[in-house]
Amino acid sequence: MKLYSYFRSSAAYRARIALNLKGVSYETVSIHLTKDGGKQFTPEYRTVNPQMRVPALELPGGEVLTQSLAIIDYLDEVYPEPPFLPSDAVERARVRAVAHTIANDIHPLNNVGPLKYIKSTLGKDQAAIDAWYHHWILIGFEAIEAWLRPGPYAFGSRVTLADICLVPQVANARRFKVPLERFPKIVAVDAACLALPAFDKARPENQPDAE
Ligand SMILES: N[C@@H](CCC(=O)N[C@@H](CS)C(=O)NCC(=O)O)C(=O)O
Repeated sequence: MKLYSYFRSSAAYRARIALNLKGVSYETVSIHLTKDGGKQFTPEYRTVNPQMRVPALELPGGEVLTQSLAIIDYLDEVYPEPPFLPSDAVERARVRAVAHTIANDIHPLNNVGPLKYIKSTLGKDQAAIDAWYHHWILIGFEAIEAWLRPGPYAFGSRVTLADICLVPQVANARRFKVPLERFPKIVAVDAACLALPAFDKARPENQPDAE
């Protein structure tokens, strides 16, 4: 398999963790999201993913999957062990709620496109951009902190989709210096996950395209 990825992309980080947890080997194809205006906009990459975003996962048969949560669901369906969701339907909904809070509510507001728009089109300075970035993470993390169960992982003793989404979002928070003191459970879950080789190998700094 080929994973179109960028070391700093938290959506690609989710896919990398999922691939590692399932023990699926893959080759990384780096798509630099800022160099020369963004390599995601090249005609070559547009044929891979018309949405011009990472991640995209190319299967051995040539099919291309996009959207990190769809990629993770695919991996969970095709490689059932270890499962990313609990067996109980209510628990599954709770795990998904954490994942969706990150992937649908926090991340889109802090993505490359909106940040560029705030800077270039609205003419805001870096302080305003940082305040925006912090705001959406803090609001989302308040809820997630309340939803987390006793650890070591987000929903107990097994890693779930919630952890796969949470660790990359914490990495983004740290990169932008969001204060995390108010979120001891999130910080503990992050540390527990990063102690696992599947998470550690997926870290931005451990990618072949890391700068
Ligand atoms: N909802 C998508 C988000 C993908 C996404 O927006 N990826 C970012 C990097 S984290 C990207 O490629 N941004 C490029 C751009 O906005 O131009 C997913 O979960 O895969």
